[in-house]
Amino acid sequence: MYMNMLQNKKILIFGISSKLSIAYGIAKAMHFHGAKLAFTYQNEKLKNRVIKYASEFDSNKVFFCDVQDDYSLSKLFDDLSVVWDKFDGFVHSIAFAPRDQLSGDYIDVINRKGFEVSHDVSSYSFVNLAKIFRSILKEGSSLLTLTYLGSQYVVPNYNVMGLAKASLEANVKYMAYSLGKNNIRVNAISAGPIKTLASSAIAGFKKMLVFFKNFNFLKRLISIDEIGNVAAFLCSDLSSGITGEVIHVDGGYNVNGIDSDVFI
Ligand code: 0WD
Repeated sequence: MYMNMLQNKKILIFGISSKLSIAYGIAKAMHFHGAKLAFTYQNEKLKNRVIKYASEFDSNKVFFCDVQDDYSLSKLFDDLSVVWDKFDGFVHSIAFAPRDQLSGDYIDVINRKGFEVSHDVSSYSFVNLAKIFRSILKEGSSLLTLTYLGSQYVVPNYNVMGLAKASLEANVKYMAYSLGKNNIRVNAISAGPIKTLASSAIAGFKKMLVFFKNFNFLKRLISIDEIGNVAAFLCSDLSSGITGEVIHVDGGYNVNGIDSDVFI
């Protein structure tokens, strides 16, 4: 029974770009739990890689999608609705800010373009996908996004991405309100820091990992498989009462008030 938590669920996954991607860990867990998966890739460079990952998860459903490109979004809707007349949810594991925004003094480095693109790709795209797919999402569907504690607390160099994540978390609540009447749930996982292509764009990320490891209750890093398991739960009917929520998968980091080393 454990392995079939997502049996008969069709889920679309956005944001695999490598085997380190959180979306890869999510796909792995969802496949293990019996989901049928479809995937998107952001650009031609990633196409063959995503096709290969999809085949590992018994899927041949791979579509181009750049969330800033409206033509690609409407084509995605057309192509997906041919193979799936209805489906059970999607995972939005996408974020972007120009590299110059993710290093240095917040006020010095922020600019309008950086603000706009980070909010567009990292927050607006989530609700836009819900808007596009609402008509073919089944009752009981679950939508999921990935966020980070830099939305609530200041994290050096995270800068404008902290604002974009705060917007994304508010988006989760308003979307949950809007889609509740269709019995569609919307949640976020707030993940501890994990080394991926996106996170390595943040200046000083390696130091953040060391600090994280020492400051969380489990005294270790979090894996993409651990994020994947929670994602599978949140997209399954086992979590049918949970919506509008941000679930932390961070070893308790977000509730730790003082470093235990202080008492040694
Ligand atoms: O420490 C971390 N890695 C954490 C990540 C901690 C907490 C949260 N997160 C979040 C990220 O902010 C993001 O929302 O998890 C999500 C997934 O991030 P990831 O797995 O760390 O990063 P990565 O493997 O790089 O995937 C993000 C992908 C992009 O990959 P690249 O490598 O190009 O940055 O987002 C996709 C892209 O494939 N992406 C887009 N997809 C469609 N249209 C777009 C776009 N315009 N821009 C980026």
